[in-house]
Amino acid sequence: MINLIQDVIDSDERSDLRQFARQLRNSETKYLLRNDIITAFSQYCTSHNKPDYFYQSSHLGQLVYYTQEIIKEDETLYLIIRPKIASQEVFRVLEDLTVEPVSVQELLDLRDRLVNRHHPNEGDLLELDFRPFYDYTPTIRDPKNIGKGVRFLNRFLSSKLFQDPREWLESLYNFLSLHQFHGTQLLINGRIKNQQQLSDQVKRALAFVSDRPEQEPYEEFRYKLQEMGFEAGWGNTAYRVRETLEILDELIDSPADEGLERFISRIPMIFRIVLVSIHGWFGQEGVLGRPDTGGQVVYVLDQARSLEKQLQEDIKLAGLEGLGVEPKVIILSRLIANSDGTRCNERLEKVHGTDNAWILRVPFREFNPKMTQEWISRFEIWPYLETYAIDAEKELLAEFQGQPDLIVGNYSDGNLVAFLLARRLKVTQCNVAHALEKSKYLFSNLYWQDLEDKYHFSLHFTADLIAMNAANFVISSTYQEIVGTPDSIGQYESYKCFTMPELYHVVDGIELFSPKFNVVPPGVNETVYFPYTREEDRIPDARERLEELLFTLEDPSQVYGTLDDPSKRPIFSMARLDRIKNLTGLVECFGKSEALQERCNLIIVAGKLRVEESTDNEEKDEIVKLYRLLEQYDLNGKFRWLGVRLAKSDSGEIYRVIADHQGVFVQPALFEAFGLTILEAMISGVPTFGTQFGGPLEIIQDKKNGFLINPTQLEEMAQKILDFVSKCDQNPSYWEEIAHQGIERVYSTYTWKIHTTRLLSLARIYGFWNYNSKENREDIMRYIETLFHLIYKPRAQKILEEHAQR
Ligand code: UDP
Ligand code: LCN
Repeated sequence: MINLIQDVIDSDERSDLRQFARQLRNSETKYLLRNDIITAFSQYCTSHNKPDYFYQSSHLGQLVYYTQEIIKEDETLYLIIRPKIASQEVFRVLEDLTVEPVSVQELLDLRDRLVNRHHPNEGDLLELDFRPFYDYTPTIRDPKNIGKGVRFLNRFLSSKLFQDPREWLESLYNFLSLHQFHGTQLLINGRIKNQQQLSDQVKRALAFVSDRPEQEPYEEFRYKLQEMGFEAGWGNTAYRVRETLEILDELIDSPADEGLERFISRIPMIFRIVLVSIHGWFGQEGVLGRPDTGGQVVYVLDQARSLEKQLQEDIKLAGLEGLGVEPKVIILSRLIANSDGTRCNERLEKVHGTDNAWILRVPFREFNPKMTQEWISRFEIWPYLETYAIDAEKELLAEFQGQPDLIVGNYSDGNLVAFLLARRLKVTQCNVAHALEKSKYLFSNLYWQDLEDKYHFSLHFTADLIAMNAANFVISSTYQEIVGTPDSIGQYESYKCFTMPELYHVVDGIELFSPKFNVVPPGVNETVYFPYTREEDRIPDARERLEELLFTLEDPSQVYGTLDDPSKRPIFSMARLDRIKNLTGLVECFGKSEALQERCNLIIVAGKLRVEESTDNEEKDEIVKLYRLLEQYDLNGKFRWLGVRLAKSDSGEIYRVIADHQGVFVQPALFEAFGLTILEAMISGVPTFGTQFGGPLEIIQDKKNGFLINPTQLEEMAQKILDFVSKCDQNPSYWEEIAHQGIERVYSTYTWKIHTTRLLSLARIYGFWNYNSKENREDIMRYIETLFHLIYKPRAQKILEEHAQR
């Protein structure tokens, strides 16, 4: 990047740089973000009559394009440049246009100075640096392969392991000897005593099964195999056993990484899984739309169901059914004694539609019962988590009657508990972030002290650093969750380097090129959400009831507003009433556009209708704002607001009713980590407009199977919806075309079957490599423990003391 700056300086654009720098120096703002920089440059180009090409493709235009932030200090400009995905370079441009590189430490000090939190004479601040721990591990080179970690890891470690055939065979033999279910030996038994015997016996067993009818059940020849040293787990028929043994035979004779991946994916090594999801209201009915309770609950419940089903299939295919092997999935959540009509006060609840998947709710220890018997905001639950993990461990061991095989954490709190559990139980830890708060709140780290009372980011971000570095592997829903897009930084990327003034400096918080990252998007529950055209699966009563609720029901306790003309095309949205969901932005967009109001009604399902009924700060603010907008734009007769909690089946049918009316779905969030509602709307056949900030950018292929909108540009957003509506009016099959493409998109790419097959395969492969690889993670784990004890715990203790006073 220094070359690009040099190119500017060496060319006749030097004077432009000088003048543009002067313009920036003269402006009030000390800290310019990308949008500000682009706006300032565009103003510069206009006021200096620059031709179009200059804005885009001059050296200076390029430099501006790559510049994420500019910080001004006296006459010096600091440029924070992101020359490519997942990399950052910082330069200082002095008044005389001298350019000097700036180290990460200098940058963090500068940021502290910017907020007057730098004390040059107080000694150095604690620096957190995870870099040295990743020096020993393989890293991906090309950013486009970030998120495809397992393939890379497997190739890298296999090539190392295969170099020494003896060592390879020994590892394989030891690994195969490990597997048991409740004390019953699987795969190989004591008759195979070493690797040489393994190699010989595989050939004998192969010859034996090859002579048997393909469909002969395993049970019929089980004892013969046992005599040769093979226990259950190879397959349920002669054909399947033969296939698995063939892969093994090939691996012994001429090992290759694809073969190893295929083989390990078949090994029955996962039967008991814990999914940790603590905050909010974790339940199956009547909880969605409450504070802190949204897509994560939906995701975890669907994942639990799907994991059980997949494990059952795997167990059957492996020939373990006859041994009574049954998978068990436990969702570990929080028990809330005052459960406000939900089932969150029940210790154990079966997950609907499963044989052996459960919600296990463990209470926080009592401390101050006025706090711990109630729902606690996700921003305040930090002090309760360590003791929670200790209690949960006991309950899990009792429920499983043994150890789990995999622990998956969800969100920052769940991931921290997953780390504590996995560390104690020595089990593979997988993290799912759902949404990392750091990128949701602008400057949340820089101004953490001002925000601490409300948000406690000092704990939140420390917990994130701990959990993401401790995890054996991370699954993300999109690529951009890890490293963003060419012009915006990723959620994980935002943890790479940041300051928490007067607390610590993170000089390297996470290795983004680590193979631990894998993109595995979620799916959608296909029994609840399905295309509106599947008439045979729809329930007429529910349809009629929801028609009424959406368009005509007058019930002030749950609906606000009436429609003058309910036959107009509905614009529909459904979300929690969080600031970031920006439903108020959608109302404003609708309010500003008379043309849209003429053609459509706006209907939203969101939170509560009255401030007094809400306990959540952001929800309260949004309610107030909504009423203000309704008045300001006089939306009477054109707008309805449903403050209802839908039953699960209704939440599927409601999208289909919108599709019956040839409506559209709009998701206007200022940032959306993934966006399950987008999948729900699309699979139902409702043409969908999704925010371009976050996951929807990867889900929706603009103008093909939906539309991307910029929710900060209200007029442009209204125009996009209007263009679509006009096009549909002229050509009614256009609506159907987009609806159909949306349905296809979800079925081809976002299903739980794809998700769980991948997740289980990852869990097995990372499990195998953790067992086998000589890489020692103890050093990083000790570092992480130190952070937990010396930074996290004392801060958590302070919140606890504060809660004791409430
Ligand atoms: N949801 C709901 N009722 C509401 C709001 C949301 O049933 O009032 C459901 C919605 O159908 C989706 C989930 O909650 O399944 C929200 O997930 P998403 O990923 O879109 O957003 P999140 O709330 O997790 O940020
Ligand atoms: C949290 C969010 O904010 C959403 O964007 C996701 O869809 C949801 O979790 C499920 O991962």
